[in-house]
Amino acid sequence: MAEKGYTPPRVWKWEAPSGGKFANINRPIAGPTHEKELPVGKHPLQLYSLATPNGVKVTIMLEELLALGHKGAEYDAHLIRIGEGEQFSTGFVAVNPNSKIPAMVDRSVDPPVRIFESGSILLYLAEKFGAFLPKDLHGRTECLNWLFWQMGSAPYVGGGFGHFYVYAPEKYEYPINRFTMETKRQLDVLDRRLAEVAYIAGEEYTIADMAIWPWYGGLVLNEVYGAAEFLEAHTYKNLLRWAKEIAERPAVKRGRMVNRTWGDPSEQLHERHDASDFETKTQDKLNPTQENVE
Ligand SMILES: N[C@@H](CCC(=O)N[C@@H](CS)C(=O)NCC(=O)O)C(=O)O
Repeated sequence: MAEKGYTPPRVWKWEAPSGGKFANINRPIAGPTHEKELPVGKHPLQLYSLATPNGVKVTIMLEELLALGHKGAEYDAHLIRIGEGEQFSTGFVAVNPNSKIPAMVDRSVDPPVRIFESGSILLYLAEKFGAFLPKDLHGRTECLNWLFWQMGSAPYVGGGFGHFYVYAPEKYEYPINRFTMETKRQLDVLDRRLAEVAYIAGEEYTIADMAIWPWYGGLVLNEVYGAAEFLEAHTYKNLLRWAKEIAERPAVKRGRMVNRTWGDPSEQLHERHDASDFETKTQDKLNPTQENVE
């Protein structure tokens, strides 16, 4: 944050990185930094991602679709290491001009379709397979209400709260207060909603749950930012009930492992090209001597 008395210049200039995690990949311009094509696997759906909360939304959806028996949802998940700037390759920018994971290509249609923004990917898959999106007017609209709520709200959690609570070079009181207030307000919105219904959009598990769980379930289960105590997560009882129930779904357990490069090696599946990879290609199997490393 600015020191006391800081006056912004008339025109902002891009100078040295400001410090803090991810400072090296932040730029005020878009577009590619280097030439490189994306790999293409054998399945209809090609996912380019990393297991951050935004990435996990999509791998959960794909695993849920496969669990329902939708064979057309078979996918290759290619790892994009955002800390190393792989989202700025020419290949990635052609799929997502916004250079953010997750990004997907559906090669089962001619010409192939690109899909970016996690909410757009969830909606695309829900419509393509006719699953996890209610068909009646009221149910569908409520599901989309919450899907879009997530897309608009989570940046205050990720770019606001998480950035200043964890990643900024120093702890600054003003932005931490500002974004903690908003994050707690959002947690309360969800907690009140989940006092009334089993799942976010009603009595059915939908893409709204898949979009919201990785961020807000992650916060109250202490898996995102290690901030559960700070945020008094235990007070959001209905949200915790829902978060724990979803965490137990087998497809959610699998989806969380895909493109994950940190944590327990047995839960890291860097790339997923076949359903059997969960049994044979996690890091503990590929690299038995490796410790927990990024
Ligand atoms: N609104 C986007 C957000 C995606 C996003 O912020 N992705 C982050 C990782 S969680 C990213 O790729 N960051 C790389 C960068 O900013 O260069 C979505 O939901 O898909």
